[in-house]
Amino acid sequence: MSDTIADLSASLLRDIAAADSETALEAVRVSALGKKGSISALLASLGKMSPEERKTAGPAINGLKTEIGAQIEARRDALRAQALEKRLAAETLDVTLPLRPAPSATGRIHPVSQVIDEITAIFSDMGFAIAEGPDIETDYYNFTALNFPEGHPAREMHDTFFFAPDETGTRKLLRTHTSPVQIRTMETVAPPIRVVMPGRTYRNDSDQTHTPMFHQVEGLVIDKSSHIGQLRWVLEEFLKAFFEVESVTLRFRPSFFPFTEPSMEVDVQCDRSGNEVRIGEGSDWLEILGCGMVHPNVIANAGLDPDVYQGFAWGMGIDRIAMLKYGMADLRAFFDADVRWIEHYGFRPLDLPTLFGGLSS
Ligand code: 2NM
Repeated sequence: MSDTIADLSASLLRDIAAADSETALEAVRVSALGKKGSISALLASLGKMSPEERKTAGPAINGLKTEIGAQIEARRDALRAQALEKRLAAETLDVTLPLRPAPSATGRIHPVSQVIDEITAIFSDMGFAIAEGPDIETDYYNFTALNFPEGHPAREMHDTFFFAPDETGTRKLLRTHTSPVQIRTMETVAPPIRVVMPGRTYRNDSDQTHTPMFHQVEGLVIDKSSHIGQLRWVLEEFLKAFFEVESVTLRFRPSFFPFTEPSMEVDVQCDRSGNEVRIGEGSDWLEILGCGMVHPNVIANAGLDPDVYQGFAWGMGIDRIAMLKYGMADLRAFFDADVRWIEHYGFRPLDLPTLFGGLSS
């Protein structure tokens, strides 16, 4: 019996040492200590022994069981430590690799978006609200309510994009200015009204200085005693803040818009002697915006009493003032989606324009 135990012990110890994975080791454990295992069979044979035999065989077999169990345990710990060691070696990170740049570091804000944010910051500070409206408009909001009579040549001058007529024969259109938003505001907001509306506008026109889609910002003030003096102050304050200069000189020329009376075009003093246009100095003039006192017909069309309320409005091209401020030569590049252009002219996403921190610094 003791030879059998010694042989079995030697053979199992060899198997344990040879097991090179936890799976192989488990197979060895089952072959020895499992229900049908070799040590279990020896233990079962104790029942058939004489008490005399059992006295020596019992402790020997149990000793073998304890010893093999302990050896298997030790081998399992060693295999686990080995496996962990191997994994740690394989999974090392090279912490010297440079970080991939975050989207906030590589992404750029389009100059049009930047300028809209600048305009919003300036007019919010003056107490204006910001309003938006639909790009697809009705003839009523784009023309009729704004005092463009049916068949008036000013309608043709807008190079309007029309949609196909619906069942009733009416044609929707892409708004040719943001002025429809002013009508919608006057219809829904009780005076006093102080609001600016930036947005996309559309005209069928395309060359170096015109794109079929462009951006406008218009402003509107309606109250019982609003007047041209306030209009001039608002425009001067805006232009000084926007171009980040100490002073501007404006020149008002009489003009015509159906929705204002009187109507004026506004030039800003500038210097064109160098490579760039400098606002606020020099001996040249640059046309920059249109404005006027809102026509009584427009006030009445929007549901307000023109004998009680009056006001002023103005409008300008966002793309154009963006080009002036940031020095782009060709408007069409604004809409080419060329990543090299946006990398050059774009703004960092976290450099938000504020009046206290500087609009463009
Ligand atoms: C301009 C120039 C002058 C204007 C007028 C109105 C409204 F709806 F109040 F009548 N909205 N926008 C206006 C006036 C727009 O853009 C060059």
